[in-house]
Amino acid sequence: MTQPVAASTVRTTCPYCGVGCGVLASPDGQGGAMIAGDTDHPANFGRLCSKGSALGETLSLENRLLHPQVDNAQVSWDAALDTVAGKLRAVAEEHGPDAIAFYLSGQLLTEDYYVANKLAKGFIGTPHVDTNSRLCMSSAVAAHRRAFGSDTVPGCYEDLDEADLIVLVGSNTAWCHPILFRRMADAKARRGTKFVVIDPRRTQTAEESDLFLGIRPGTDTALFSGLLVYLSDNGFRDRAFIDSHTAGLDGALDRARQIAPDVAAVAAVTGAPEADIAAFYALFAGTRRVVTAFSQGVNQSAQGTDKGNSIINCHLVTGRIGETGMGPFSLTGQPNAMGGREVGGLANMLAAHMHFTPEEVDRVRRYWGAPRIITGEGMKAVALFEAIARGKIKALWVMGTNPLVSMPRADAIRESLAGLDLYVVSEAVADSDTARGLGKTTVLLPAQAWGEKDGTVTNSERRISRQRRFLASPGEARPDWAALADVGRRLGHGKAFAFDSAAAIFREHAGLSAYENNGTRDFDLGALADISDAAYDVTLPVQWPIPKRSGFRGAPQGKARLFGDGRFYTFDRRARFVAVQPPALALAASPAFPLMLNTGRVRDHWHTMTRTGKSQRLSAHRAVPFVEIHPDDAAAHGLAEGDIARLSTEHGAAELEVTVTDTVVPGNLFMPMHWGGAFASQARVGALVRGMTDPVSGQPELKATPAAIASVGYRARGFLLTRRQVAMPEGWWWARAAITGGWGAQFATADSSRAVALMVRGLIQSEALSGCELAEYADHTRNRYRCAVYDGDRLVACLAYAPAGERPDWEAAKALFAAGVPDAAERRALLSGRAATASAGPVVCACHGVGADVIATTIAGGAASVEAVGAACKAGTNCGSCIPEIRKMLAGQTACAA
Ligand SMILES: Nc1nc2c(c(=O)[nH]1)N[C@H]1C(S)=C(S)[C@@H](COP(=O)(O)OP(=O)(O)OC[C@H]3O[C@@H](n4cnc5c(=O)[nH]c(N)nc54)[C@H](O)[C@@H]3O)O[C@H]1N2
Ligand SMILES: Nc1nc2c(c(=O)[nH]1)N[C@H]1C(S)=C(S)[C@@H](COP(=O)(O)OP(=O)(O)OC[C@H]3O[C@@H](n4cnc5c(=O)[nH]c(N)nc54)[C@H](O)[C@@H]3O)O[C@H]1N2
Ligand code: SF4
Ligand SMILES: [Mo]
Repeated sequence: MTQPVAASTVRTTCPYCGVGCGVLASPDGQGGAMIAGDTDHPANFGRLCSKGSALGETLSLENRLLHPQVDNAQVSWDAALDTVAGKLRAVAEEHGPDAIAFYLSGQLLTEDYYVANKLAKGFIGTPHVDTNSRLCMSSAVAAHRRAFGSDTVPGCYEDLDEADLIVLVGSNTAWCHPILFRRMADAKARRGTKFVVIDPRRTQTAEESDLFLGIRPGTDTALFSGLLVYLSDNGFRDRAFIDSHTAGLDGALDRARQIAPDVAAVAAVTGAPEADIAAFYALFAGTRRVVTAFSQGVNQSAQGTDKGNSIINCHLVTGRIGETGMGPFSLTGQPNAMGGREVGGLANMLAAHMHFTPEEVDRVRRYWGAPRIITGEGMKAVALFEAIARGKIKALWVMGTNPLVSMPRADAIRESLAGLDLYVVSEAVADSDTARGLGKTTVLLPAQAWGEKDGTVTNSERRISRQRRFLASPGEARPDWAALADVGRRLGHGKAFAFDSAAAIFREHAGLSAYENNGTRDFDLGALADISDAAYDVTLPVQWPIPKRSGFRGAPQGKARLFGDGRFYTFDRRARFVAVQPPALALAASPAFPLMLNTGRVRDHWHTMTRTGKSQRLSAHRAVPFVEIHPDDAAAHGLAEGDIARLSTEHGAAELEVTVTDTVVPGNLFMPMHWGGAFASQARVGALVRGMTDPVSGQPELKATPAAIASVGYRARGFLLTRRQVAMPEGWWWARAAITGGWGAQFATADSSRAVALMVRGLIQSEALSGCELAEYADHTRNRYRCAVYDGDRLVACLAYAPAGERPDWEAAKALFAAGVPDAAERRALLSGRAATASAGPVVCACHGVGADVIATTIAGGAASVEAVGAACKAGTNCGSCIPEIRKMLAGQTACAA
């Protein structure tokens, strides 16, 4: 039974993480929409996390790219595509087709991805097509292929509901896959499922665990090698499964014994206590229904593929795969990481889970009618961008990703772009770091964004869902596939690129997956190969494989689990144990860079913030880019909470606010990956990280870069609230966040209060604020300044400036700014800096906008559980993403009281 919804409500899929939650979007007719969870969707059953719930706040057209541009001038689509096609042809003639590269994204729809891959590999004839998924889960792909002979995720989300033990390795699930984490928490409540978390940081996920192993970065293979030895030596081998369905145990076990002969050796390498390691091994050994879920702490590693195989080895030796409630589970990050793998978007794949054997190349050549199809692998992301610097790549088309923030050594990449003959960026926003014109010929192509485009995405459990259009297409934005197909036609391949709809592309893609397949390849959408336009609109979501023979019977039935029959996709249908290398991450930091920089995500922002940065709710949880440092290291470097620090590595630098916390271990630093040039003065993560690549997958190490940290002595700190975005002065440290009713920037500056007062007067005389009234408080001898700007009664801007040690708090001012028209007492409070009313403190619950101070007061007032806090102040009652933080506050305050 499907839930009845209003006629104007559209069922679609969340564009953020790989959980792939179903969303109901009800357009308001003015370019916005009401957003709710789809109770019929099997990924989320109606729930949405903070990011999904706030999707409605990200739909405005502010900063959107709405028209094609060539070299910063607006042009017609025809002119832009003529430039692209003409330059591609010229580059191919002069330097060969392999001087052309495509850098794609796990956020493209499958249909966009399919056309890009077909155009590049089949018709332009360049193998250099890679994607940001190289940075995301290519190590998991490589580990799957080594173990299973195919890139197959064996299990499904239901296994998390049905497991008795969930081991989370290098995954901050509570923040990065929140709805799956809620499913896990439900399982814990229902059947007592135990959580083990393995991470060098004590994350919110770790706070919720039964056992936390705080290992040294890069040492996971030692931990899981030790587990393999333990399972083998203590009678936990599944002999029947090993004998009938696997190969290579002896070699893998020999190597594991060398790396991790016993628990003491594992403790020495990982730094985790022996007793905890022993407890983990005993728990794993004694629990049949165990899922080991892993993400970037495993994948984004110089030895990520080995990390993945060391995990899979433990599932194979116990035969725990392919059945309910068990298996290794790669949590994919992006909404369509899986779709990219399906079409062959990675440089080491061809298409439809086929690679480069002569038979496979020939098969795809015939299916596409592509005589110039490439016959071997192309360069992977890191190598591809290095090749631009060496002049080997002359044309680059970037689509749906922001590499000048997210690629390692991004400053060097930025410089190298100047050497391109053609630089094309397909983007939804105009101000991404990557979209700001840099190459010789820069073409910007406006892409339809979420809500405007139509197509499919595949989530972590192989489930294909529809993203459906519910908004009008703004400006001249078009689907990415349409721009690609137009270029294909311009290059003379009219027949191959005659697509007129996303459905037509999907049919061809599904057809290829089934073409001469007969059960030899895992990826098979045969039952959908001749899906009608009408059915494409209604039948999905469905899990693959769905071969033709599985039949329709009303709706196509996919397959929840694979390998239950013990048959894998290697030539002998046996899974492989893999002998892994010992951990080799150079932990000995150099004198110049004595610390190790780890990077990752925060709860409420998505990647480079081009969308979540528009939401005030999502910007309240963490408003400035920060670096986490252990108290001992902070003391040694003369850093205190809230200071601005300069973080530097061999490759680049950033300036970040210091957060002193013992959730990171001594010697480690953590910075978020989110703040690009539009949101902060200098906080691009890619500028700092070194990105050594994994030898098998080519995935760069993004979790461990030697770094140095030093305090930056700014004279003053402050904030500026404005109705519209204003450019911040050169030389200031600043970070911008959406707030209710406008934009807020926190800043640090070397300028005096006098200079800032003068600057404010300049602003008042500018067009934006002309005719407004300025109210000021200045005490220049004590380096203090505050002002408020009124348009009639309405507060339109305010600024606070104080000596750096004081860091003016902005919560009270933000509340007045949101309300709009302050009364006399509130006006005075704005200038004095003393709050007229108690502020709510920094936001913890993004959905209901409940601050930490309110929650603390609620707890002090007797609320002793998450439920009681929710009943009293609503915090944690919607999406639940903040429940771990509330639980931590409860524990803290109870401890204080005791
Ligand atoms: N809120 C939010 N959610 C997201 C995203 C987002 O941008 N914001 N992005 C999505 C995407 S694309 C992805 S790929 C996923 C990523 O999801 P996660 O992988 O959960 O996120 P990260 O924070 O990148 O890294 C996870 C953890 O790996 C740990 N780690 C670092 N080094 C090691 C190590 O050597 N061993 C182990 N065991 N752990 C280590 C880090 O400390 C960190 O806590 O999130 C998805 N969901
Ligand atoms: N140091 C460090 N670096 C990392 C990571 C890390 O943990 N640490 N994580 C890595 C991982 S796992 C990932 S997935 C990447 C993510 O990094 P990116 O892919 O670079 O980040 P996004 O901000 O998601 O970039 C997507 C871009 O596509 C645009 N866009 C949105 N919709 C569309 C559309 O329909 N069409 C087109 N053409 N464009 C669109 C958005 O505006 C945005 O600019 O970062 C990687 N880099
Ligand atoms: S967990 Fe959150 S971000 Fe991920 S798909 Fe669901 S609603 Fe979207
Ligand atoms: Mo990712």
